[in-house]
Amino acid sequence: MKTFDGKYDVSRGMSNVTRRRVGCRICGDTGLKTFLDLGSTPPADRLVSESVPAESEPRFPLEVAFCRMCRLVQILETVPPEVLFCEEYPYYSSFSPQLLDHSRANALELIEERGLDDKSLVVELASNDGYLLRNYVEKNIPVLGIDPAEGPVRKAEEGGVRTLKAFFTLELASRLSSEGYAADVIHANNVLAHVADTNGFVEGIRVLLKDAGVAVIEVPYVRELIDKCEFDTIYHEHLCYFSVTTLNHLFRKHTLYLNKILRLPIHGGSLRLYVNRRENVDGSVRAILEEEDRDGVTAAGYYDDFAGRVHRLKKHLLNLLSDLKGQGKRIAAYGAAAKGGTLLNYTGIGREYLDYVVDRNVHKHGKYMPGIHLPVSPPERLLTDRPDYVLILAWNFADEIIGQLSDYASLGGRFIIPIPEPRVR
Ligand code: DWN
Repeated sequence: MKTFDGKYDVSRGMSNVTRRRVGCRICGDTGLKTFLDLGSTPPADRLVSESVPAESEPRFPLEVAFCRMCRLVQILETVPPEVLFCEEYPYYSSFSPQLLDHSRANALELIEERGLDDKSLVVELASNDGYLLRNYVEKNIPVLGIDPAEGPVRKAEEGGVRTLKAFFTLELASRLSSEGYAADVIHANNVLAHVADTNGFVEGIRVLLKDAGVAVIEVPYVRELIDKCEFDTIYHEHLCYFSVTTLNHLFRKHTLYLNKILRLPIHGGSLRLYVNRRENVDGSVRAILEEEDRDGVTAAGYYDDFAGRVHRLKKHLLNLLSDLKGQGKRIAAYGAAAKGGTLLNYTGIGREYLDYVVDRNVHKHGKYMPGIHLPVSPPERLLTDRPDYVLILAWNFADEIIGQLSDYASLGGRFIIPIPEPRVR
């Protein structure tokens, strides 16, 4: 079934083949219903140098649709992964202390529960800078990280985490399996939504997983996105936005079973999925499936008013910032996050409102956020420059960030948190 009508977007000699889907990414059905259009935006994690004129940056449509058959929420444009997860990919998991704690707790729990030892194998798909696998290495449990981004992979290797610089695919899974690799645990955190070949990726998990193994997969939960208006978590890296209903269908399609689920607060509200080759579904899965059915999460109508709510949030935030600027206030931002790229480029909030953005990730310093070209500085700048307000773009870590900025707050600094409703703290 033809599901692509490939088109070419050539920007200043860089040919970025983008493909606009006409069929669902999981089931291929062509009855996709668009419910949100965020316009054409630059890749959210593609920080630029000052010399790159904004008009020369590649921009791609960001339209979100619902599949009437498998209920998958998805974006219609597929930007080539090598454009998104390029050698300059700036996201390093280890710059988020809360994420490190979250991941460590998960690893230690699995080591205990599953009696992992030096005969076991733990594989992580999208292992980034070794932020999670390092917890297994410390316990002498064999690991294999798989990630395509050059910088984070180098960091992982430096930290003693054996990593394959590659995109995880069914082909790679088959090759590893033929070489004798079989995983007791497969981690796949914040990656299932990122892959263009969703079916191949899931099939690859089944191929690489031992019969009694478990795949522990974390994904943002589409219900949190809609209920809390987290529209800025929509960007080209995130191709899919999952409900449990869709996930259950997806895994069963590949003879895997979603047996247990935890709802987590991380990243604005995520799901931790426990998936096995053998069926043993527990109450946590049945409860969420029933809840989604009862509350209409699996029906198109659930998404009908979302665009209106996003537009109202945009106006509320612009009015808030305009009022503060009208009072002569100076405003900076915190978190050169991918979600910040969507928020600022969709709302048009740029240098007329914000002076700069700060971030702990040293790989982002000296660069500029895509599209709106805000310079990225170390957080210390807030203490020397003392803006009146800080707009927290990484709102999913707001408490942690505000806790770190107590000195800035003690000098009278205040915070603006944009999601789920713009408010001053
Ligand atoms: O899916 C993805 C999510 C999980 O992470 C990736 N595609 C990209 C990334 O998205 P993001 O950049 O929106 O995620 P974060 O983790 O919310 O970004 C936080 C940003 O804030 C990072 O650049 C690190 C920075 N940060 C900081 O400067 N100080 C974060 C914390 C917690 C801090 O204390």
